[in-house]
Amino acid sequence: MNCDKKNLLLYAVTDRSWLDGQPLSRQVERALQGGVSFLQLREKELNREEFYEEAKVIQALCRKYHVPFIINDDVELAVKIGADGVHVGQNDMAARAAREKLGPDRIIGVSARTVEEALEAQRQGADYLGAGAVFHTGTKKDAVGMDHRVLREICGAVQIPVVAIGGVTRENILQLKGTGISGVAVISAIFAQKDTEAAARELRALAEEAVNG
Ligand code: TZP
Ligand code: MG
Repeated sequence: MNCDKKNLLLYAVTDRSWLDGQPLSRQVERALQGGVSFLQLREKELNREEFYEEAKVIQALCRKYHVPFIINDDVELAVKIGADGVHVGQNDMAARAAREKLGPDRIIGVSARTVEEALEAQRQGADYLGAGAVFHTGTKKDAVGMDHRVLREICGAVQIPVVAIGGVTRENILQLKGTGISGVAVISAIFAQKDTEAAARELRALAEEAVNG
């Protein structure tokens, strides 16, 4: 599995708390049908066993649509299930340790809020960076806002692709044009929408414009 830049265009992160009790797998499949190009399972309310069971289901769906499947935080689980990779925050396992456990071929994403964190993650073997919160988000309560100037600096400082996260919507996504990002990562702009597939389809077209336009 590679971490081709173009895979990162529309990066969906799951959060069942937006689904009003509907099965996550159904909404993930609709998001994939709408054009999501990368998927991270991030379910903060599930225990380890539940997370593992859900991961197997979502992994199968991602395989069906040829979309990389990434596990949030839990490197051991990513190894156990054979996920395409893992995403770690600054307070999770360091990229270097994750690389030792996952080997050279899996994808490692790291959250970075400063140029220093970005360069360090790259040095430690990260394949891509998540940077944010680039807009106000109601999804992650402790998210701190990131100036778009800092986002541009991070994109300019590293050779690996950068994905912008936090409060990205169809209304504001084009404000990210020119920052140097390779994609956007979203939760509520897909999973909190009535029509998940249509939301993903529209965001995908807008993301192409924000990244390449
Ligand atoms: N990390 C920084 S902001 C955020 C995460 C996981 C939440 C993104 O959710 P939304 O709904 O796309 O703002
Ligand atoms: Mg984390």
